[in-house]
Amino acid sequence: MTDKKTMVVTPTYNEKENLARFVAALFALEISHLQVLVVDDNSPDGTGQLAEELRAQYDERVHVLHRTHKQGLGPAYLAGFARAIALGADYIVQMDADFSHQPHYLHTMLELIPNYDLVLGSRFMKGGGVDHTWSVYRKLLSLWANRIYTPAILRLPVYDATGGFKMWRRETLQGMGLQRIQSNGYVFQVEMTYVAYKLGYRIGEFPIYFPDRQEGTSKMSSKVALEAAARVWQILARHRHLTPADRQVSQ
Ligand SMILES: Nc1nc2c(ncn2[C@@H]2O[C@H](COP(=O)(O)OP(=O)(O)OP(=O)(O)O)[C@@H](O)[C@H]2O)c(=O)[nH]1
Ligand SMILES: [Mg+2]
Repeated sequence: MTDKKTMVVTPTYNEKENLARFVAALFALEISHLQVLVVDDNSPDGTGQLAEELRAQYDERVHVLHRTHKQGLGPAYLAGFARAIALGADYIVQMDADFSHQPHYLHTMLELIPNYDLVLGSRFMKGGGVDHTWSVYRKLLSLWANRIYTPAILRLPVYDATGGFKMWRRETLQGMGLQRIQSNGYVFQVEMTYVAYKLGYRIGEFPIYFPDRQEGTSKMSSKVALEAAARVWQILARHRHLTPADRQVSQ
């Protein structure tokens, strides 16, 4: 049992089909001091309204941050992290609402976090995997991008460079200096992990199985993948000189 407060930050854009079940699945884990922060970008399907209903249903355990328009995953997470810290969270989890990040892995993350500054769920390490329906081509492309291309350019020793299922210690996010982070989309995940690594934070990885989203359609395309690949160079240029001395000292 931990007395640490864990906050799951989940950005949503049109996740009405998933959100209620997602929140219920989190609380069914019976993790003590677990809370959820939904960051909704004014979803046209009414996800923000649903989040308010969940807040009423679960009292203090669900928080909602409403933003006026869709600004992408990166800015939504950054706003969510700031709010989670303000709400006093010790451990902050980055998690999609579409069930690709399976709730039960929170137990593993909580076991690992005392020994690390960031815990990362990895699809491409031994024991992990992606949805069995992925074509060989998509699997190979993803494996290449995450295990070969990105780590080679950045010299980043992780198994899943674009992985987005993470548990952060509050102190890590504070020391990162989040104003440094500028990317969106897949590259946002790379930039966060890279900055954490360059600043000398300890990254613990564990294998996850990553099924496709339960409801709704995927937005992954070759264009998105290519753009992400090009942007890795920007991240290198922006952060290659960082060292642990560049950690931000919080007031
Ligand atoms: N607040 C906010 N949330 C977003 C935005 N874009 C995506 N999300 C949410 O971020 C999470 C991950 O987005 P997804 O659309 O699942 O992206 P993905 O996992 O890369 O792609 P697929 O699941 O294959 O479609 C989901 O919970 C989305 O609802 C956005 O612009 N703003
Ligand atoms: Mg998804």
